Amino acid sequence: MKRGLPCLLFALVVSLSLAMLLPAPAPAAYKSEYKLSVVVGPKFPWGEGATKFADLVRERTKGRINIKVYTSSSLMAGKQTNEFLILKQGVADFAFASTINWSSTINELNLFNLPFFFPDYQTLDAVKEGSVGKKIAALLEEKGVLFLGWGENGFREITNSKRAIHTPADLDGLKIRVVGTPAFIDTMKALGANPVNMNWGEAQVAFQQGVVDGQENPVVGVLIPVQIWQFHKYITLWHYVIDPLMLTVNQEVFQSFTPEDRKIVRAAAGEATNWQVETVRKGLIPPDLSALDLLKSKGMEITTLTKKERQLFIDKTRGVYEEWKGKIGKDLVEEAEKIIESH
Ligand code: X2X
Repeated sequence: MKRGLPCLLFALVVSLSLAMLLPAPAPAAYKSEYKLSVVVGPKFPWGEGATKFADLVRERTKGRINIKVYTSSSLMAGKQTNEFLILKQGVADFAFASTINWSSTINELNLFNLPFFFPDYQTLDAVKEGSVGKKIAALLEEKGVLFLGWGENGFREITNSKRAIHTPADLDGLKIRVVGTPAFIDTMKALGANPVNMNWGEAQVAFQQGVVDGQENPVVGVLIPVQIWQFHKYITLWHYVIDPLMLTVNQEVFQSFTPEDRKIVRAAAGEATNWQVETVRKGLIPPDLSALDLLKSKGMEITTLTKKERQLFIDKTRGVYEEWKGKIGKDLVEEAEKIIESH
């Protein structure tokens, strides 16, 4: 008994010294793979942005955070409007998501679905980077999801296989595929079109088979990657909606990272989203209109609306705008309206 205590002390000193010599253990809570959800395929700028983020994080954390990108809505069996829920529930750890797809779960994101709301990139950037953007990030955080950076899908333009669209009357009766988000159905109905809601995976098949006459999606973000000219001859540049993308992470997952790794994740998110926004706007801003030239070279007929023609669409959708303003929350919409007016 008398020799017990010194022995115990000796053992303690030896094991403490050994522990100090060993390298710091890998954080115990880290997973071998983190899943990042994306709705579209890997060849879209949206998917490329996600891959860039994953690569930067893997490289800079020396493989401690190994993010795998799951494209084509594969983590939610195609149902794109479920994406927020799968992230919150931990089926996905990260998501690079369109505001459209999350707007049926997070009502305030319908702000970005308001028809003819953002006249240009400057106003969108001002809303995203200003007080409204910060409120949206805080809202996500309250719901268990951390916002890491704004990307972009782009201004959504309408294409179809039947005729050039100059006025709302040209849309009359056209079957237009939209995401299963109520605001889009309301807008299309107000314009006299026949909206059909469909997940993105089915939509691509529907274009091929001519099940729908048209659709709305951004030029560089989606239309060029899917080679829309194979199915639709007509495009109208009406800039009616622009959907930003949000790079996000499940809050608990983020908290499980060391402070050093959290810093790396945030910095990589900033770099990857900046790169992605730049990429998706390329070829759409004068003097570089190479993206539109590509559509022309593939035989598409491009319609650019005059101010007067565009106003007809704005007038027709004013009721939808007012109704959704109430649903979203007057205060938030008015805050964004003020930012837009002052730019
Ligand atoms: O489904 C669409 O149209 C897409 C790919 O643009 C979105 O996910 C919002």
